[in-house]
Amino acid sequence: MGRLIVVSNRVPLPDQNGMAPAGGLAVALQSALEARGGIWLGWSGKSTGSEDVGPLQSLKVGNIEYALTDLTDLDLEEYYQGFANRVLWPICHYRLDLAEYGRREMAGYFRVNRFFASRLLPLIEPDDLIWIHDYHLIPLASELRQLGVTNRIGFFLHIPWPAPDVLFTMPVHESLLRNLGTYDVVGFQTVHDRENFADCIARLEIGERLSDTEFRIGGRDLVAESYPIGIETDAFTTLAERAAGTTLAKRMLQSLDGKELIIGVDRLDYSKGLTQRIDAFEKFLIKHTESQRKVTLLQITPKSRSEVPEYEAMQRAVAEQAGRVNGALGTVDWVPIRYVNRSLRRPALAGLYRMARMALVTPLRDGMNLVAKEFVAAQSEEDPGVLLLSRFAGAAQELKDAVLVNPYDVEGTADSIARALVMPLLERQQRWRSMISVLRTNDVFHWCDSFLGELGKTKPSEIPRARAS
Ligand code: ADQ
Repeated sequence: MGRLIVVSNRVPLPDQNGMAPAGGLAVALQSALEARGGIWLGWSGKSTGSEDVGPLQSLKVGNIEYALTDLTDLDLEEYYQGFANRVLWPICHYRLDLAEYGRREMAGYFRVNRFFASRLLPLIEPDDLIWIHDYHLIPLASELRQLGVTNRIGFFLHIPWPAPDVLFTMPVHESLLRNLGTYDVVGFQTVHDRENFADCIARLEIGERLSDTEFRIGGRDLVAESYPIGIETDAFTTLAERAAGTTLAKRMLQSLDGKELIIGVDRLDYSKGLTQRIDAFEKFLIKHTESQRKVTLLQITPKSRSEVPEYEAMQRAVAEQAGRVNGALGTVDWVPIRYVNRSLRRPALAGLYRMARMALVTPLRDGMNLVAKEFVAAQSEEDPGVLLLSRFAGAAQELKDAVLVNPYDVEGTADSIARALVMPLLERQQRWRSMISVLRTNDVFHWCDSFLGELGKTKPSEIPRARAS
């Protein structure tokens, strides 16, 4: 068995005791890397300003070598903030209005991918499997092929793949699709994403579909399949059970003072539907006055990507909106929405999920959404809370027994909140049992094994292919 090389924009480094940082993805990939031995390469999180980037920084922990590279300010401006986060992210989340395409950013994106390829090249051995993650690095396989790499290379996209009419608004769409064609396995979160990919290939006539999951693009065969990412289900359940008696749990119970807790946990991002969610909660309170003073929405939202102007504006908008609802409906002893811009440690998060009567997971578009899965894993069998889940989250394709909502339909979502609050115990238990059994089977280790299993079955490339772009 060859080694495994993982490449992602950011690398989750282990703590001083060699433990993987919190989060299922890091744990699963680190356990796969530990088992096979391997390398995890990515950006260090640091910029050299306008200075040239120095050699790779390397850290060996057990069987895993972490290889980190700095980037320059210009690289970050063009590749990361520019093309990845202001073109690919909005387009893949169907926000054409927010996409700001520029040739300079696009050129920077391809340049940094070429740079990553040059850093990786000296580390690759003949039998290594290479697994590249996410939208920052789509052209990396093509750049590696160009340098003569014939190893098996897989790619997993964590965010949605859009429908052709959406993707085709981006000037370099054909080049990106051809770049995907230089991988051996391309993994999507859902069958829906895979079908969007297939439709793009068919519409552009740049490849053939050989079967549901096999394609031929630019004379090369590849597998494109859905591998829905999971969480560490059992470990998360244990965390939630243990959290019950902690100080934080006691303080939270005390501050709720008998009110029901509804929880929302999202990175601050326009894809997460926070504005529509707060609108729906407000409509619910106005229509169901009997619920006023009986429920509290705790919205936990750490800031992200503050350097991108849309995110900065959204931070203000959401805080103002929550403040307006609290001002209009709150009383001296009841705050309808508690809005917290913080990251919590996982045990605290797990405990809050377990305490909540309901979770509102209502993104306008989401590759998967792990919060939905964590909430279900944290519930007790005797008295499980209800998951309200957007139909436009990848997770909705697996968690069919959640209460599915259309987040654009604010009144419909408000009605679903009302129904969920009075859902009988028996129905809550039936829905929960069906969801937890899916999550126990498809956990993050299953996801990792399925992807690597498929990649391991493919044949290494025989000859390096021409650059796809
Ligand atoms: P994200 O868009 O970041 O991930 P998500 O899947 O919900 O979205 O993962 C967020 C993670 O961050 C969860 O594990 C959650 O617990 C944690 N988190 C969020 N808020 C937190 C807080 N306040 N404190 C502590 N932890 C918090 C991208 C895609 C998703 C896809 C994942 C994985 O956008 O669609 O599910 O990658 O593939």
